[in-house]
Amino acid sequence: MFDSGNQQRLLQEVPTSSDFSWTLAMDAMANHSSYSLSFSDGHWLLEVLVGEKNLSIDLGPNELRVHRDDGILSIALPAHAVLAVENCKTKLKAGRLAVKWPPVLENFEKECYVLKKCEQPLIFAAPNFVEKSVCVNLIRAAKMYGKAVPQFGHDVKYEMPLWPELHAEMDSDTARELESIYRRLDCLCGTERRCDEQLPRVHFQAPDMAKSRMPQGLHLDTNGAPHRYVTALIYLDTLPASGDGATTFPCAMAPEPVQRAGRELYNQGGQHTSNVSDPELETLAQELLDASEEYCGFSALPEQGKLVLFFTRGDDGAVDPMSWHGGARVSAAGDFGGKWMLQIFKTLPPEIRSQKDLLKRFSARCRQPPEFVCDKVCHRLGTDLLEAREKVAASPQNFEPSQPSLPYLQLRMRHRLLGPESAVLEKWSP
Ligand SMILES: O=C(O)CCC(=O)C(=O)O
Repeated sequence: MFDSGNQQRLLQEVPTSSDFSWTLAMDAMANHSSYSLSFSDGHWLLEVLVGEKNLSIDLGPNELRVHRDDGILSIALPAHAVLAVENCKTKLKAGRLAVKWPPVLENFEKECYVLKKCEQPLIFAAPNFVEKSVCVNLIRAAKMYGKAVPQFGHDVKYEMPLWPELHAEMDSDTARELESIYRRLDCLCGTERRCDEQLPRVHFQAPDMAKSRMPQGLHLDTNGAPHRYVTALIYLDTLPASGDGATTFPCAMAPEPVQRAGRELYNQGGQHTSNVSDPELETLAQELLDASEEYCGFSALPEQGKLVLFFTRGDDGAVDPMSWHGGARVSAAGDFGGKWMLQIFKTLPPEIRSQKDLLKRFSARCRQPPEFVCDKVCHRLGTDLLEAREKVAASPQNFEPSQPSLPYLQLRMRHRLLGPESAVLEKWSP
């Protein structure tokens, strides 16, 4: 519906005021109610189809209200997208309202850099996303509270609760830590957890003497789970340099023949290199495995607390055939006997799956993670480690004082991460 490329051309400038109750009057016409919230070019952008009737707008840090003759459209903003009322621009044209503001990055105790590592597949890494002591506690909690699902050899996957604070036995500190990790990932990935999603799991992989580097093969994350769009891996322990155990993406930034093998294997129905029968597909699968053997592409080494976030779908919403990946052989153990990793797979909301346009918009939006503060952690974006180190060095040691909160008139404080792709649309209230 909204073409962000044409945004500047489509929308004319209208005045913005820091006064909560400023009003904007316009001509009347259409009657739709729909909005979307996205993050691009370092700004939040809230786009609302307001129609062309007389209207006025109230802006507050957590909510925007559009008043029309026939009712009020009230849009609650998620807690991590606080509206910078004194610093926002508002534009209106052809019944579309655009409100743009920079992220409010204040009142935090810790900074975390989310670094883009590769464009296709889209991979981010965030060193120290989780504190080391929390990682150690999660290994303990997986053994204590997780449902163990034995795998090949000594490997185990422990299913963890999706809503840890509702878990009857989990101690409250662990539940709070796990909940905070999930919540921060929800913000980064652009969607809240849903009950229909696969349970998060802590994966333990024991050292083995496998000859090949990729003993479990390579796969796309839509293999057997067609609605996944992004995967988060958090390594809970560091393996020694000789241990490998890297999450390996052979097509990432790889020579064209390797990328072609990834593309063709997917186009011909392959989703797992260990599960192809056709000899032609076997050749393509072997090309990907050979590339991984030669350390082609991008490999994320297990480092305690590091997050790796990768997108299985592209801007068009379709499966990205460059996202083939797998876990490399674990050759040596760290302090906890092998490779430990928290895995979270996020899936497309059911209501958008059959609607190509919404799916595309959803995917494109989620692939642009925001900068935000959640649970006192400030998440900033970067493109490489050096840049991030410079930024950390330049950032103030003392935390910035939080801005005084703005007066607010009986506004509901609902926390939502989504735009209209979720089909959760606000209705015009009478
Ligand atoms: O072991 C890894 O690093 C990746 C694991 C993985 O891709 C999976 O379990 O789906």
